Amino acid sequence: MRVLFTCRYPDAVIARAEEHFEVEVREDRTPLKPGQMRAALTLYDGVVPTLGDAFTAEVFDGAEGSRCKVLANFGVGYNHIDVAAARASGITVTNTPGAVTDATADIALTLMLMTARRAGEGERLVRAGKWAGWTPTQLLGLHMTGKTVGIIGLGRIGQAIARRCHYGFGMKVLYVNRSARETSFAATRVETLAELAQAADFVVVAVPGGAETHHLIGADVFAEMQPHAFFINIARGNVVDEAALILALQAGEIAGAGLDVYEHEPQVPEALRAMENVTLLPHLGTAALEVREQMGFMAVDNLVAALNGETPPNLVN
Ligand code: 8YV
Repeated sequence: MRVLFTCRYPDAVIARAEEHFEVEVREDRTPLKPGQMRAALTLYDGVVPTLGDAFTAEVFDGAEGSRCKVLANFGVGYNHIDVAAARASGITVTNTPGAVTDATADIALTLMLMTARRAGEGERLVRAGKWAGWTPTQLLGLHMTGKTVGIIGLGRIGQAIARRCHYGFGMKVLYVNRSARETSFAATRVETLAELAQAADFVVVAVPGGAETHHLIGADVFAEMQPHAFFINIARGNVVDEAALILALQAGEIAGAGLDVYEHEPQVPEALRAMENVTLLPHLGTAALEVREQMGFMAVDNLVAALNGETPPNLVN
């Protein structure tokens, strides 16, 4: 069986895949183009795509009966794959939940602290050789302990963020979610985004990307937030109306933002890059070797099951 990895992964992942398949690794990390995706569906039994490889409905057009039987996505988010169109072509789609949870939650907390405590700004000051020495009123930020976090989406990652906020920082946890979640600590479900935005010192987005959540957060939500509150996104860029976020920041409607994801990655608007009160990370959510290895091993397990005619452990369609 032949399998394509659409970009380079940690060696241990490729070695694991080579125990089962003839493996081809694409060295170019630009996302696959539609023609390359169509070719991959005819040349390989399985493909491991990732962020940016846009398997749209057009790519699957005419793909019924093609050699490829599984797209084993690397990553929990699969909004770049038209899952219904894949299914209609007889192609299974899988993802890598669980493996990403803690690392992504850690990046949310990193962004919360960096933004509220002005760590990026302070680091830039030191690196520029402009730090004139400690004063009691220099770079004062917002104390995070005991504040209120409002989490939009209390799935695995949202819950991991909530746990860190509750146990690590004694924070009050509010959330918006389609259904109520059982948690082992106090977490209050609120009905609307507006209610959450009004009450939170930190609004954190942790919903999956995709058509259902496109621009879920826009000017109306920012308008409800308190002027001292921070907005954090570790989910997908297009869950947020980025232009509205920029306007809210420029107008001082909110105090700052911490972002790991962007609407048009890897483009980050100059307006955001110019603001001191915004922390900008390059989609670091799962960027730790052991995490990327675990994600890769999950993708390989999914490939092996799917290509042996079994139900893969992390089926999404
Ligand atoms: C991945 C992520 O590393 O798992 C996800 O969905 O957002 C990441 O942290 C990246 O998107 C590859 O899928």
